[in-house]
Amino acid sequence: MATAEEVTNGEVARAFHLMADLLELDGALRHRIMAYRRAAVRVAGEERSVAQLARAGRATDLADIGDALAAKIGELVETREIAALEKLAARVPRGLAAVARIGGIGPARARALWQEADVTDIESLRVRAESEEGLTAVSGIGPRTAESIRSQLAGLAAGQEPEPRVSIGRALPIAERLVADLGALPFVERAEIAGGLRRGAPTAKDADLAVATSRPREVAQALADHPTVARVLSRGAQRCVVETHIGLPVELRLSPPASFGNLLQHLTGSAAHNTRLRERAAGMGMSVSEHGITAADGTVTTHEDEEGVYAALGLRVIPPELRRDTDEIARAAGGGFPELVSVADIRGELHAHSTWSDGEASIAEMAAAGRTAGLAYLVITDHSQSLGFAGGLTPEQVADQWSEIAEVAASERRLRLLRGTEVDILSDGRLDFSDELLAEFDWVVASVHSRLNQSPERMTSRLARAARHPAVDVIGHPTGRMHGRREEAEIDFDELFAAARDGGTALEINASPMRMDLGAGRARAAADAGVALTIGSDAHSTSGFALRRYGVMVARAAGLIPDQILNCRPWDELAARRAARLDAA
Ligand code: DGT
Ligand code: ZN
Repeated sequence: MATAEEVTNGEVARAFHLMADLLELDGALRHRIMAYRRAAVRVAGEERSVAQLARAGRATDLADIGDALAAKIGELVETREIAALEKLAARVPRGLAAVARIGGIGPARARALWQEADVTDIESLRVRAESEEGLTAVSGIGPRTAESIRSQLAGLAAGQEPEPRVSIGRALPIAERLVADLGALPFVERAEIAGGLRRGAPTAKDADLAVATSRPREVAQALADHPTVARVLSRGAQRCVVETHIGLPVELRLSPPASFGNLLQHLTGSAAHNTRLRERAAGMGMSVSEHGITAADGTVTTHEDEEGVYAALGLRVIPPELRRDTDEIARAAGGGFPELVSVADIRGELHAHSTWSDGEASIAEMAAAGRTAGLAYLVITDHSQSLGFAGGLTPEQVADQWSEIAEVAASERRLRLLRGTEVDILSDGRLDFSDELLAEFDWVVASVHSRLNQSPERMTSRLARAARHPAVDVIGHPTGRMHGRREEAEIDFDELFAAARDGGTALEINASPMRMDLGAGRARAAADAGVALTIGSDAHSTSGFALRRYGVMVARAAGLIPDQILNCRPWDELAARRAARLDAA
């Protein structure tokens, strides 16, 4: 019999994941580690109670669970412990598993941190990182890794641990393909992406999909049979969880069309937004769930659309990107929201590369693709001379490139092709071309690509100096953040914003999904400080213009309207802005 305190599938999965982590830190063989990992994923996705299966002696019914693992589940269910795990944990500190999951650490460096610096968990890592010895005295940890670890720790609340995540650039296309294919089924009324992907979050733990249908089992079957899907983790009448070949879990939730709005609203989140919404509902004597809204007298109302859900709570519908529990519910109760920027508002591209530096397409090919993408203007911004590894251009090559741009421009009637550069910001804030040359470009993006591990003071003055340069129109990917690889540089943002505002220089929202830099919070703060923003696709190929949408998601999450984004304006306005700044200098 199940009791209230029965071990949950999540607890079993966590125990198995921990077992795998500790085995890895202990240097165990890979196949043993993987057996626990597979079992953990299987258990987490199971709809039935694994504990009850184990009590019935049927845990081995589950794929990936053999006799040895079934015995361990039985132990956990009966005694709340797994002897092998306790034995292992007596040797390897449990908290070290979370340390190993921090970007740039991994099992080998986690072991070194433990053996050389007595780090046993996130909190002792934090203490060590802030101590005088720091992290660089530990084998394999240089100043840059140390800095990255420190800033990742700064992003973790006390007690919080990091988990594996997939870039939106990889996850969203798969989710889109799935909703397109499921949405095309004859018995599916609606199929939508929900969760963090719908909110434009840069990374995802999973893809959440909501489908309206009266035939849920057939939809689940179609998902299970889909070519992107590697295996089914669980399947029921309202929910089907699968894992795709790239390792991204997909959680499909199913509802009748009448309550699709309730499901979509719930599954879009964020969790914090939902909690806030439920508090509001409680204050009105109602309760909200994915199945409907229950009034004080117990009657349940369902809603086909999200508009209905929010309206029932006296709110205007909230753009998904804003559902982060900042001030969106108060705003939805008041005047509502302006029309946020969309991809269609973007008139021109201010950041793109060609084969002259590290792009994959010629200027003519990029121009043709830009025209097809609906751009009115396109600035070619190849790298500058000191960026050898990215094929940076010398001043002589720039002159040659201008000839080619003039040639292609002459044959382009609908697209205005312009001469730009992504000039490197050198380590002291000087630029990689002379002031004279810089003044001759139509548009100048200035970016940092090297020496990203400078002190916050140096990095701030370096960026601020570039932002004050009269020939610089925009600072590219200002913080240097790359998801899963590099945290944002520690910059004094108030100082950078002041320099950009005073210099009449914009800050870029770089749309590359690996960057999405500035992020939403910083972009909002920049706009509030009176700084103009651009959305740069940073296209390195003809398909790269499509990345604009990720930049648009950031801008929407920042609550920005087209007026606040420079490349939503006609080119002549941008040219006039540049000319005025150069004249004043
Ligand atoms: P992720 O998966 O980390 O990229 O982020 P989400 O937001 O997609 O989170 P996920 O997949 O765990 O959950 C999907 C949605 O389900 C979430 O956006 C809102 C809803 N949800 C999850 N946990 C809670 C919760 O504790 N309370 C409420 N009210 N809703 C939740
Ligand atoms: Zn999710």
